[in-house]
Amino acid sequence: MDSISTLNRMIAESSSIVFFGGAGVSTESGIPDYRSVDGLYNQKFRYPPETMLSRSFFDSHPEEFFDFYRTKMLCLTAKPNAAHLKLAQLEQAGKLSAVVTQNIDGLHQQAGSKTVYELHGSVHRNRCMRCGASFTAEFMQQSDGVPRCECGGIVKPDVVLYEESLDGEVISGAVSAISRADMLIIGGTSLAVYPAAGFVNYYSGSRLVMINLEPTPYDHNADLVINGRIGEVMEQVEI
Ligand code: CNA
Repeated sequence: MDSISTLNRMIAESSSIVFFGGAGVSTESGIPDYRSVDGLYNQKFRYPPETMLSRSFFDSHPEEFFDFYRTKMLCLTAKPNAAHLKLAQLEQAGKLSAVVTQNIDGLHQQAGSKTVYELHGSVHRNRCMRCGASFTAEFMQQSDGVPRCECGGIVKPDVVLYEESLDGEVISGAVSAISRADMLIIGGTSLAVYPAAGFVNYYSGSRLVMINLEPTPYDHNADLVINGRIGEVMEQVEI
């Protein structure tokens, strides 16, 4: 049996699928990931991306942080691709219980997914650090320099920077969904960023599928490994 038929058989046998994904889910929507050859980590910046995306850098060099953030992290014209759309359809069909994502781009919700645990936050939520007022991603995109609220406070995106911790409620929702899943599809992630990558260990079932362009350190745990583009693979899923 070829791997797409095996994937379809596993999906047909499951009723509580969880999808765990990363930046590779959105590359087919035109958003670069971190670790691919043309990803952000292989481009040249004045500081390494890990530095520019850290909380201490945000606090000490806010202008450079927002310059990087606006040009490299905000991509508001991107549209959901076949992977996002198929996952939303699987949820609507009652087959998929949750999407757990490391992405901050909001494309799963744009595709129609309802239960989405955003481990690293979202570019679509932005708050004044002084008065707590909310701002849109479009406001962040259009602002110059350091975005400021009317009260004078800095507006910070609700994305989890290096040195910051993950939201407790999001963690418990994600872990609980993964623990109860009867199938776990992991896709488009290098599984290199912790603690997020460790959450897949809460899955204890026998339908663990890895869909990634290249091998990952977790492949040996998988019941099915598909090396390919996730949009192209998910497009072939039958509901
Ligand atoms: P990563 O470390 O960049 O890994 C991406 C993985 O996806 C790599 O193993 C690629 O081979 C693979 N990949 C790339 N394109 C495809 C494709 N079309 N089909 C299948 N596999 C593909 O990214 P991770 O998500 O693992 O790392 C976690 C970081 C990246 C999180 O903190 C994210 O917030 C962050 N990030 C998010 C976005 C976004 O929101 N779209 C973009 C860039 C980085």
